[in-house]
Amino acid sequence: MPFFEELTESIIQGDDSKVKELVHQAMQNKIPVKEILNDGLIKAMNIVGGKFKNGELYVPDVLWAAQAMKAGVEVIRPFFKKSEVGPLAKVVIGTVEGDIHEIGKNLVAMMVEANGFDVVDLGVDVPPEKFVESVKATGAKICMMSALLTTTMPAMKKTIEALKEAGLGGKVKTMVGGAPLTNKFALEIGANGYSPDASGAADLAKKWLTD
Ligand code: B1M
Repeated sequence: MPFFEELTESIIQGDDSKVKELVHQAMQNKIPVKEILNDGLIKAMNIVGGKFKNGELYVPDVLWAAQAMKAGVEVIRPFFKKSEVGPLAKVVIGTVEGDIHEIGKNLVAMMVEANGFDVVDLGVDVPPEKFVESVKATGAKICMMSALLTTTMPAMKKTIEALKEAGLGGKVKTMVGGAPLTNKFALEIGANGYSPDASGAADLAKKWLTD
């Protein structure tokens, strides 16, 4: 079976050890890590999403698949080396309240960290007041929010408003992202920025520091 097909199949099966083995193998065969991530792991999760939508897979299957993908990401994580210049600024990141999807958020955190930022990851299902508390406590220059559900997108607006109410509006820039979002939505809720993917999020964060 060709490599990417086998990797996809192993993710669908939720076979952590096979996924790890295949990713190690791909690296030995000098397949670039970005290719393993984008054309392998992320593509496989999108296929899982399609099957879930069609009713071919159920929540527990998706959970196993997510675990298997995480296992693959852990293998390539060290290869997204930390920048030599060190910490550019603090960044607070989390998946918003009501939402427990973490893979995309983790990838964004990994890329941003690899680009020299000091990342404070608040995890998933993060209420607005926790974002506010953390931005205050760390003096973060950027607050990043992820949402994968249309029903949790309004929590981003609530968080941005809470930051403004706490007097942090001019001090911290807000960035939002996640599959159901658009740039238009980001503008509507008053976010400072939006990125469709993890590397774009890191690029935008770096651009903000030099603006
Ligand atoms: Co859920 N789920 N899920 N799920 N799940 C989706 C999102 C869904 C699209 C599936 C579908 O119907 N096709 C659908 C949402 C529909 C909608 O609202 N639009 C859905 C649903 C309905 C649900 C439940 C309600 C199901 C249920 O219980 N009946 C439930 C909700 C739970 C909750 O959050 N309260 C649920 C649960 C779960 C699991 C727990 C089983 C599991 C998550 C496990 C985990 O994360 N540990 C899960 C998964 C895995 C998915 C799919 C299959 C994959 C998501 C993923 O990890 N993608 C997903 C279908 C899909 O996306 N095709 C689906 C891979 C990841 C790399 O992509 O997260 O998009 P993504 O991140 C990208 C970009 O979006 C961007 O960068 C990343 C990489 O470049 N990005 C940012 C993300 N955050 C960013 C922030 C930024 C910038 C860019 O700046 C700050």
